[in-house]
Amino acid sequence: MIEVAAEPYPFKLDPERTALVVIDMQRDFVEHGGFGAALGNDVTRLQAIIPAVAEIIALFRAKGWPILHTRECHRPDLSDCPPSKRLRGEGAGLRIGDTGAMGRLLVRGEPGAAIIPECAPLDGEMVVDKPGKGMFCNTDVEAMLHERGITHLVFTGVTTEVCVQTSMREANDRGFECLLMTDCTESYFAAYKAAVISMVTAQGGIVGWATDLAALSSAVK
Ligand code: C5J
Repeated sequence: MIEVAAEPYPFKLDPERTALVVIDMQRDFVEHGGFGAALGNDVTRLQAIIPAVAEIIALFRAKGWPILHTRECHRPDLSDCPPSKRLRGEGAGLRIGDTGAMGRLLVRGEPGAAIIPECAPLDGEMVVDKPGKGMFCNTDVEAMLHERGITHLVFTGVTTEVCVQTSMREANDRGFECLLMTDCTESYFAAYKAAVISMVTAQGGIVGWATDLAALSSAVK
């Protein structure tokens, strides 16, 4: 076991059983003209973490440890997008499936649904299209992780309080040991990111642990 300095106390990482999870580093959330921007958000906040996410991906690749990339997106006929999701956000502008500057918003295969080049998956890495905010909802993620013997998950990506937090909570409930990388995740709202870090680590790590890239890098080198 490798001990990583973390909150609320050191995280014990099993190098044989740990995967990096990179949530939704897609053009639709990170770039101007995508879904996040259509909701009125400042996407530059998310762009700031791109170098750190690229660095942790490189670290896991160097170690030969598995990486799971997710993309929040729907089938072109939107049959996997419940009306409650599609119609949410009255007056917020474009909706899921509408055509924006990078094609149809959050639709599989459209330019906006692609992972940004700096974080793009390599052949052999796990890539999952998820129709929900959480990565276990209507996906094969749980089976894929169990098949590989993975028990420990290191969470990165966007947005902290939506898809990252939901996925981490789902994972925690399924028995995975979860570590949130505070400088490799970001929200459109600084206060929400801070709140997530406090919430998941409170009460003795009720959802998991939190650390930063410097602490993880020095522990695993
Ligand atoms: C959102 C996500 N914010 N990936 N999705 O709708 O967090």
